Amino acid sequence: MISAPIENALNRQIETEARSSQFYLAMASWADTQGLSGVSKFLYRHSDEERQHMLKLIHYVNERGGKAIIPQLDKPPADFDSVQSVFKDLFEHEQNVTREINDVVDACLTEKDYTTHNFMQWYVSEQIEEEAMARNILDKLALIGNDKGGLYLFDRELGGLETHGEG
Ligand code: OFO
Repeated sequence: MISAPIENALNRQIETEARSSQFYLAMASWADTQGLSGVSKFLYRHSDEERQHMLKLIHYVNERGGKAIIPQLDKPPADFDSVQSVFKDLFEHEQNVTREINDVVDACLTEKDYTTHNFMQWYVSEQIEEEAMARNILDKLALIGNDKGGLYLFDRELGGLETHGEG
């Protein structure tokens, strides 16, 4: 059975994962309208994965005697300035997610909930992968700059790239 502080912390994390999924879905749909089919495919997949991260938490909370709350979400942006700004936003968003995951881990230690602490380790390693991936993509985009041919190849490559971490 999880304690109330842990239940609340996990419910906040459910909302964060739902927000990530919604945010990346907005990015994917925007990329779709810009002819960036590879980028869009990558982001649709990433959005699906965030939904899996959310579901994994929902199941855990309910299995451990808590009650998962399905959150209401703000409307994400409909437009983005550029592919660069999309991935800059994504990277910043993931860094915030990492901080939030660390807060849940902190709460587990305070509450001496080692079962949830163990469960959260999957999310801790997932964040390492996600931040590394976003940083990698930003580095590539910095190299490409305004080169249209480079962007074309980048789009193709991203369409075939694996995202990370299906729950
Ligand atoms: Fe759920 O890993 Fe990104 O946010």
